[in-house]
Amino acid sequence: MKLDIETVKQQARPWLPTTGWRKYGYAKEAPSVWKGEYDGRATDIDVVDARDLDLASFRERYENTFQPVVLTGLSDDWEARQTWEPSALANSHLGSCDFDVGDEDVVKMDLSSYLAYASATDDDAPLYIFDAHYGERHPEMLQHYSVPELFTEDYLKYLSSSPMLRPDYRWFLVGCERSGFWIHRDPFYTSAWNALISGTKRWVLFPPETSEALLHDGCDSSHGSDGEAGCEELPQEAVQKERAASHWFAKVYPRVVQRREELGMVEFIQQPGDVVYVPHQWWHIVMNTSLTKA
Ligand SMILES: O=C(O)CCC(=O)C(=O)O
Repeated sequence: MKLDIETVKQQARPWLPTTGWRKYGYAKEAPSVWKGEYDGRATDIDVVDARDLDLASFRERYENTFQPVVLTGLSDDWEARQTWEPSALANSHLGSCDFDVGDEDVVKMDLSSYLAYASATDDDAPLYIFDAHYGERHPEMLQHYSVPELFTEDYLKYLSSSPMLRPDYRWFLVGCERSGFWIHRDPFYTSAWNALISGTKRWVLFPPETSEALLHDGCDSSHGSDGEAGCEELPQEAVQKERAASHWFAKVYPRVVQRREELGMVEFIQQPGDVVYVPHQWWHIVMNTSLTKA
């Protein structure tokens, strides 16, 4: 049964009244507030053409030293670069298929309805298609890209003979401007790669040793921030329940960015075709700054 958008939203965030979705007016902020100062190529992170990087060099320079990197040239010949374009997706058989949206509870929405919502929404923290089971439901999508050789070593696959044991490990993501999730580390000490097919994503990463408390409110008490100007409580509902990237960029980013160098913060905009490698235990937050497919 196809649900209307208000019902989907209600199911996705039952605690949020209809008016609460636009409470902070983020959609009215100047685009620069969301896109940040880096609107071009990355400056804080290596950007490497993967065609010039063999597996041994990747391991030596990034995997073994736990350094994040942006890799280019890996997805140029993927079918997804054409077939996952918004109009192509909406017009394909996938347009009428349901994908997972929502935060804690799994709520589904058909792709065409999501794309229509995405093009018009002024929600502060829009819904985000974040689907871990597309490969089982739509195996043809797995043919639209290939796992780069640099990432073929995957220890989780040894659990695959028992599907109940293997945690989620691949996701199809479609998100509009301001969608994204709160700062986190990936589970089970996994490292991750994220291939952007279209649109742009804003990334901020912090090294594993960074204080979790600081990253969650920007006011690490160990740095004597109690009573520090600008360190008032963050809106609890937004932070604790929605856990949306837009709240982090609005409320926490302005605080932590002042300590960018001391913290070893890495910030950049991921461009279409870029593959980001996130070594295990690195904190990261990603917000879509336009309609993205990944
Ligand atoms: O929204 C994204 O593109 C990144 C999601 C993410 O951080 C994750 O899956 O761990």
